[in-house]
Order: sequence, then C-alpha cells, then structure tokens
Amino acid sequence: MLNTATKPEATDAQQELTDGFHLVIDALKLNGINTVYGVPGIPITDLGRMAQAAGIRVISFRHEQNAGNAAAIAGFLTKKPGVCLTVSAPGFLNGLTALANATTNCFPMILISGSSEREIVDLQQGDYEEMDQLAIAKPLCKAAFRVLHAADIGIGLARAIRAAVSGRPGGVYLDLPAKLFSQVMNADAGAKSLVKVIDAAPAQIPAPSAIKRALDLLKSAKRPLIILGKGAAYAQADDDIRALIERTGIPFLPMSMGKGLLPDTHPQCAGAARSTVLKAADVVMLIGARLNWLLSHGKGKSWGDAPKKFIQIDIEPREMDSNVEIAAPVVGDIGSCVSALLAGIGANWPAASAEWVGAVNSKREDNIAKMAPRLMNNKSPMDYHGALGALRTVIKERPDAILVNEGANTLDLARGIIDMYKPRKRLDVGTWGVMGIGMGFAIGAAIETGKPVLAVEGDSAFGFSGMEVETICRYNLPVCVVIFNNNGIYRGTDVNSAGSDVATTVFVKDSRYDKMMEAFGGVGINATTPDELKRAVDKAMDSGKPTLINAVIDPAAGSESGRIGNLNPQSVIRKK
Ligand SMILES: Cc1ncc(C[n+]2csc(CCOP(=O)(O)OP(=O)(O)O)c2C)c(N)n1
Ligand SMILES: [Mg+2]
Repeated sequence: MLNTATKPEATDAQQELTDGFHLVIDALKLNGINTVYGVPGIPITDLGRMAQAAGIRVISFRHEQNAGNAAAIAGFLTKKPGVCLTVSAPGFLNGLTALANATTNCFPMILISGSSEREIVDLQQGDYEEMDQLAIAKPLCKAAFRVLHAADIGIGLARAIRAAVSGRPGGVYLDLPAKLFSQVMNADAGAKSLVKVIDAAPAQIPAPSAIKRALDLLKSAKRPLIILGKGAAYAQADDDIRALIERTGIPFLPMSMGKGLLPDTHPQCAGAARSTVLKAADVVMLIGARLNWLLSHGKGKSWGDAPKKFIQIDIEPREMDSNVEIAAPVVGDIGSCVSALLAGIGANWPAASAEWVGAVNSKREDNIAKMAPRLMNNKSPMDYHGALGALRTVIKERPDAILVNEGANTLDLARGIIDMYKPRKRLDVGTWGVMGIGMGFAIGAAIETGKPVLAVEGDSAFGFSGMEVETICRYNLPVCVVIFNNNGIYRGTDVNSAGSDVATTVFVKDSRYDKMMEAFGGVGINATTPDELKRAVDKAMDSGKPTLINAVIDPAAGSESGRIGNLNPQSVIRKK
C-alpha cells in the first residue's frame, strides 16, 4: 500500500497526493529493503520516523561509520544492498568510510545521504552543512546518483540497487537533497513512477571454452590447490563449491572470510599448511579470491620458485592478469562458473595425486599437533593462545554463531586458531585490514540473521566503534563482545624514551571495559583465565543477553603489527 496524504483544500476532484518522503519509503519497501541503518538529523529525521511507522526496521546508531558497516555486512550476508541513511556533510563523510570499505570488499551497500540546497552549495554560499557530496562520493564507490525530482525517486533507487548488486558488488551513493523530501506529486503518478527491480544481479554465464580451458589445466596439475575467497562465500553456491572440492579431491585454502564454506576441520582443508601449499602447488584455482596483498600478489617468496599456473574465477573481467598472468580466466558469477565446472568434471575425474594430498595432510597434522598444547594453557594473565583455545571450543560447540573479529594479534591469531564450520560465519577486517568494523558488523549480523554473535576484539580495535555497545543494549541484541585487553596496540609494554607522555601504542593500564556494558544495562564480566572466559562466553551465548567480557591478556604477549610486521617501513637512521 502506498502512503498517501490528502490535500486539505482539494474539494471536487479530490486528489490523493504523495511526496518525496513517502516515495523513498515506498520504493525501498517495493524492493524488499526492510531494514535501514543510520543516524538521524536534518534533513532525514522524519524520513526515519516515517519509515519506522511504515514497517521498515530503522536501526539507529551512535556514529554513521558503524551504521554503514552494519549495512555493508548486511549486504554481504543477504546479497541485497544494505542501506545506510545519514545526514548531510559530516554525517555523510562519517558514512563514506564504510561505503569505500564496502566497495573495496565487494559488499553491496547503498549510502543514502540527505544533502543541502543545490543552488546554495553550487555557488558555495555557505549553506547549513554545505558540501558537494556527489562529487566527493564518486571516486570512492562503484556508482553515485542524485535525485532532484520526486518523480525520479523510483528510477534513482532502481539504479542504485542494480549498481550495488550486479556484476562485482560494491557501494553506491544516493544523494537526496532536502528539498526533494517535501516535493508533492499525484499519488497515482507517484506509484507508477516506482520501479521494482527484476533480476537485480543477473547470472553471468561463463563461456564453455573458458570452462574447458580451466578443466584441461586442472587435469594436467600434479599439485593442484583451490583458494576460496570471500567472493565464494558471498555467492551462496555452497553445495556446488563443496561438491567441486570433494569430487576433485583437491586441497583447499580458505581466505579469512571464505572460512567455513567447507569446515576448517575438513580432511582437504590446507589452512594449517598454508605456506607449504602456496609454495608447492603447480596449478592454483582462485574462486572469488583476488591476488592482492593478502595473497602476496601471487608472486615472490611466499609462492616459492616452483612454476605456477593460475585459473581464476571472478565476475570482473579486469581482475584477470591484475598481478600475474592468468592462464585460464573464467569470467562469470561464481555460482554459474562452479556449476559449469562441475558439469564438465562429470563422474570420472581422476582423484588428486595421493602423494600430494598425503604431503599436505602430514604438514597440516604436524602444525595442528604443534599448536595443540599452547591452546590448552590456563595461564593468568592469559596469552592469546590460551584465550583463543577457549573461544575455539565455544564456536565448535555453536557452529551457527557468527564470529566478528578485528585487531592485530587478536585478529591474526584468532583467524588461525578458531575453526569455522559453516559459510559466512566469520566476518572481519577484510581487504583493507580496517579497524572499526567490530560493533557495526556485530549489530548488522545479529539483526539480519537473528543468530548469536561473538565479537572478538583487540582493545584498540574495539575503541573505534565501542560506543555502539549502547546500541547493542538498546536493541537487546544477542551479541557477546570479548575484548582482548593487553593494554594497547600490539602490546601494552612500550615506553616513551623521551618526555613525560606515555608511549603512542599504550592505553590506560588494566582498564575495565566490562564496566562500559554495565553502564547501559548489559552484562559485564572481567575474565582472567581461559576457564573463566569460556564459562562467561558460554553463558552469554546461551542467554542471548548483551554481554561484554574484559579478557585480561598479558601485555607482553603480542608482536608488532601481528603477522604483518614486515609491512612496516624501517628508518635506516633511526638510532643516531
Ligand atoms: C582505521 C584504522 N586505523 C588504524 C589502523 C592501524 N592498526 C592496525 S591494527 C591496530 C590495533 C591493534 O591493536 P589491538 O586491536 O589492541 O590488537 P592487539 O594486537 O593488541 O591484539 C591499529 C590501530 C587500522 N588498521 N585501521
Ligand atoms: Mg591490544
């Protein structure tokens, strides 16, 4: 049903009217967008109220970046664009970081921002929150549109939805100037102007010749490897991906957010033998994974000297040859590509060589065995391994729970230690390694899935979005935040060699983050041993109550920048 207003003075030919506010809401609903994340203010406060009154769930945040991150992860989890609604200039800029991050990570998202009066903005006459938002957004997202007339709202939203989800998904900016909202038009004409987007992300079928080339290469491999990226998780082609891997018997390596597509405990999972398989493989098939810095650009030391050939499955043709030559590009959506590969493989595909599979397995078993005792230590204060050993069991016992993870050591070690069992259950810092996704992702995931969320956060990482614990309490979300409190960034032990200020990487010692949660009526717990931590998390996950656990970690346990310390530039004249 369209929302309508009746013009009071209309008499004979009484006209049903609608306006920009109602058309935006109707257009969202028509396209199945039932949740919006945002922060209210001029000119979108009433839009939020009216959307809520019209049955859209409007989740109000404390900062737009977190609302934007919630929208972005909603897009990743549902394949529908997550919508973030912000005010002009500063609110828009706060949301823009999340939009740019969504674009980099290929998450479909639409940032809708109110904006100030075009006539004044364009003459730079100093309007309230003046900013040429469209121009600023353009280079940071996949597409950017502005709607000036109420009659174009339907088309504007349709274009935004298509741009966000079709082809390689990404962030879209939609600029709605304040004046648009109160523009009035005939309700029938308004209803007709709306567009229900049909087949927003059309299948992109790979060429049969590309499939044949890929299979020929794969068949010739002696030491094949499949790498699963977050694109593979996004595709929701879980059964076919699993069948492809199991029928070929090829070892697979999941990227961080590709974890759980097949369980990390699957006999073909090479996660615990990563450095060995990257070096030794002769044919590598990338499924929704890019050869960016996270895979050392497909060359150099981590890939070893053995010659390699790549098969790459990606929806974006320009991804091919981005870093190294791709011998067999397969361009199409991952679902269609994997199903075509499966059809080509048929029933008689030769199993991967026992020698190769055996070598990978023995390396993996060695590494797992080496790690095992460290995960069982019950030290106090905890080290990362002891604390993560406890959380690993929590997820093993609750494979449906969603794990959000950010930090440096807290991220890198959790990624390796906590096994995932189901697809799209691990949400983290992604391509940029950005801090600040924590509470936004946790809230978005809880709202979209209704599943319990465990957010494992470095104390620094948490600080970027920490105020949203109030939002978690306000909406009574089943989120358990565990803060790995080591008193700082990487370590809590740095000292400033000059002056009286503390070192740049340390925080107030022995802070009690659990008290923050208590301030808003949630459960706060201070845990000093892995056993205590496990008990507290179990309780939180079972009760579904908003909980924050301050996990006391040895300030000396971490290392600089976690696993990527090598990326720090070094001064050669550091010590005079
Ligand atoms: C937006 C943003 N700002 C800064 C950084 C740099 N950075 C990387 S990790 C990190 C925090 C690491 O500390 P913490 O979260 O406490 O994890 P720990 O290593 O101590 O476990 C920072 C600030 C970043 N990645 N993103
Ligand atoms: Mg820390």
